[in-house]
Amino acid sequence: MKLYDYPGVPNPRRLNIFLAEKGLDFPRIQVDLMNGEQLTEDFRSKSPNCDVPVLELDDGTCLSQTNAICRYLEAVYPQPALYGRTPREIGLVEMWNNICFTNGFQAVADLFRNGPDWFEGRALIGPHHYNKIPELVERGRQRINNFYHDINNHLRDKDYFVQGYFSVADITALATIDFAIWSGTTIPPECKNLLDWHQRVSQRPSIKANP
Ligand SMILES: N[C@@H](CCC(=O)N[C@@H](CS)C(=O)NCC(=O)O)C(=O)O
Repeated sequence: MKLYDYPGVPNPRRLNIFLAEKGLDFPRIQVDLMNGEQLTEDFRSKSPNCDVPVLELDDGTCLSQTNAICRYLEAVYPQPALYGRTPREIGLVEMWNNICFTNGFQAVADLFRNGPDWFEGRALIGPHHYNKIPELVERGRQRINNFYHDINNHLRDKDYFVQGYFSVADITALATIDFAIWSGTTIPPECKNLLDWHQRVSQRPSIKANP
């Protein structure tokens, strides 16, 4: 297997943290996102949504979308389980993974990709070109602030998103929050549960190895 990757950006980072937690490693090919390699015909044949990460299997099958790749790897390498060990945990992990991606990650993407620092015409990832909507910057900021407070409430009396169990939901949340911080937001000082969780999770070797 081989991995189409790009260093330091949030979705490949999610996958690299997941791989480190599983103790897996694959040869990596860097895709030059800054020069549009993701939009070339050659790369599009591997990644229909023109994004990374992509995992190419030994039979040539290509999987894109971080969650799909992680689910595939969980099925092939079940231990340690990162999508839940019991039906209850599986449900809760899926639920929080979705909430973190939808309410957190997509809000940061709106803030970042509609702002002045991103390429005109690339406000959305994918094979089609969309112009920026500057109003989405402020809405993204509001959504991130709400996300910080909502998950701070959820993390009251919890060590991880699912109490007692580190999962892929924590990985998605960590990558989202670090992306939000990198995009110029700050975890509000009153969000003490979230700050504690962020510090705890950031100490994991898998995360230190994938800054
Ligand atoms: N839904 C995809 C999103 C992947 C994604 O956003 N990848 C970014 C890097 S973090 C990318 O490839 N961007 C290409 C671009 O900006 O055109 C997933 O979950 O993997």
